[in-house]
Amino acid sequence: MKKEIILREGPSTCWVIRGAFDEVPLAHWTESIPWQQNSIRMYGKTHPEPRLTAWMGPAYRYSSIQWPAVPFMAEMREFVKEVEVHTETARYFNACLFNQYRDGQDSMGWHRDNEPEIDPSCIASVSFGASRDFVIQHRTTKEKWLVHLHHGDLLVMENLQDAYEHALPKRLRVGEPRINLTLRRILSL
Ligand SMILES: O=C(O)CCC(=O)C(=O)O
Repeated sequence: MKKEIILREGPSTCWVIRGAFDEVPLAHWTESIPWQQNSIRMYGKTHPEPRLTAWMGPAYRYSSIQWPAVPFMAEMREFVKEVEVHTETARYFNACLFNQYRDGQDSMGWHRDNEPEIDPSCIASVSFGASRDFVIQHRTTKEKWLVHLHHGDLLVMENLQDAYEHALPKRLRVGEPRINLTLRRILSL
């Protein structure tokens, strides 16, 4: 399958394989994942996150959310192995953040996934369901890269966290749900 390079600058690379997992239906994840609505604290106020989430992997805390350790179920291990064939990182990923954007009102703001526990050398993200725009921005020059992500696409970020941030903006015309699985390697510090 062909790698489409989105960005390559110094140690940072972002690439996509279109339709790598397009045989997996969205409903598979809607039904098999224990989705929850978390709240985040910002500027002293608590807000519901604009998406549903779930976690598998070692215990992990970000912002005001504490995820308990949940091992990969057998089927998930098979999926992760298939991703690792594309990323050429055998036995690398040990955690997955699941994001469900119920429609175009749901979103994820600018962030870097630069928590010290996250290995920055490779983060893999697989999309299911509605097509959505994914945006990368250089933190100082503000140059932007827009990637249209479709059902089954695999997007990989390698060493992107220092110089770039990324987001999934609202798209009010989108009426259908999208699920994203973001695979990471969590280091025990
Ligand atoms: O939904 C997406 O494609 C973005 C997910 C993301 O940025 C993250 O989980 O850190």
